[in-house]
Amino acid sequence: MANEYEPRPEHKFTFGLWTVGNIGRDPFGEPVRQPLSPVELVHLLAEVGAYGVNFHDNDLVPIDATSAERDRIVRDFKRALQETGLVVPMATTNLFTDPAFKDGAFTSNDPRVRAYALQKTMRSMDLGAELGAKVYVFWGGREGVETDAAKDPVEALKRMREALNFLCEYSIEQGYGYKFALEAKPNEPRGDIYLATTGAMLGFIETLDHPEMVGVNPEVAHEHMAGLNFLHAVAQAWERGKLFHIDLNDQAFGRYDQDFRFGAHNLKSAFFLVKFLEDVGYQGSRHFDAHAYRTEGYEGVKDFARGCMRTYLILKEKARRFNQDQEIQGLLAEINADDGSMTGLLGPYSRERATRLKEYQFDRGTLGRRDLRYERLDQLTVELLLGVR
Ligand code: GLT
Ligand code: MN
Ligand code: MN
Repeated sequence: MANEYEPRPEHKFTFGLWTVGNIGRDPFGEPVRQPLSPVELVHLLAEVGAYGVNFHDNDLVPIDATSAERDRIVRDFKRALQETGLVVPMATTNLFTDPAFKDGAFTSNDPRVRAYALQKTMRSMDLGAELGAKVYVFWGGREGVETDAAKDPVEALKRMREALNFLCEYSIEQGYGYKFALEAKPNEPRGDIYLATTGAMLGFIETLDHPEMVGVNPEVAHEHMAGLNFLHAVAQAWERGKLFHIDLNDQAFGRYDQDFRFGAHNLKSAFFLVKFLEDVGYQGSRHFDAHAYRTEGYEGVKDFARGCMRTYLILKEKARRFNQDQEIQGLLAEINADDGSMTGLLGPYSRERATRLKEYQFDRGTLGRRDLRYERLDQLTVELLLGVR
């Protein structure tokens, strides 16, 4: 049993260099951990049993590195990957740290900033491709405003579309085979960020020149910051074949951007999420986009990383039990029972079906009197999660 909760490569657990590499700076306090090099972070991730490592261009190569420095860093990083067996499934661009991006990147009002953002992204895509990344994430952390006096929101969408269309063509022309995954967040670091939710991203994707190349990278914390049900966002993306990547972490509703260890706060929603990913057979990375509490040293960072994966695997086992629990499954069968009486009335539209349906006499009283037993079902779920079932 114990072994069952050990991470293995087939679980596809990945972390960003910026996650285990987070040094604990926050708006009120200085760093609490010494920075580790990318090579050291790869070894740390290997030690805890991760499968892969993802990065922003500047997590790996500093923004002001010379090309000789870049080559040395990439060489050392590749060697660390070889030594550890870790892979790089995803890469992304840092379009938010440098002051040049204080008013956004692709949506900046300054055409020079928009052009620089495209240049930086193309170079970063080259770097990601060189290290084997097949998913390219776009998180527009500063694509927004503090005041709507500053930017035209329609213009911002057009700029965003133009940038993504440009970069899709670049990926195609270079033969990189990237799938783009757009990551929404409602606010922080901007007062408001455009395309604030996964649902908004899904709508926007359909307006691009290559919608087939573009999907989403939903993050638990970001939908929770918006007060939304994360599972529902993930399900909508999945149902349209758009779940290209996922950022797992945790977050209390209504708080600042917490990026807690997966399952640290909303265990029940984490359970239904894991159950969904496992039930539908999601094949992508389980990427943890979170960081250790500011109270921790690097032993605590390892506890954090191990905790993310272990909680995922425990919840996966709970999901298996849920699917095999006779009482739970019995209730679900009852809830979903179909006596066939609506066959011929439900289904795709036809004039005949519509006519029949309009004439049908429903017994509203019977419909309303039906007991659904969701209380029992939920309590059984809670007991299973609490380990008494
Ligand atoms: C940043 C952000 C994350 C994004 C990362 C990718 S960087 O840490 O908070 O949600 O996924 O750019
Ligand atoms: Mn994220
Ligand atoms: Mn986040």
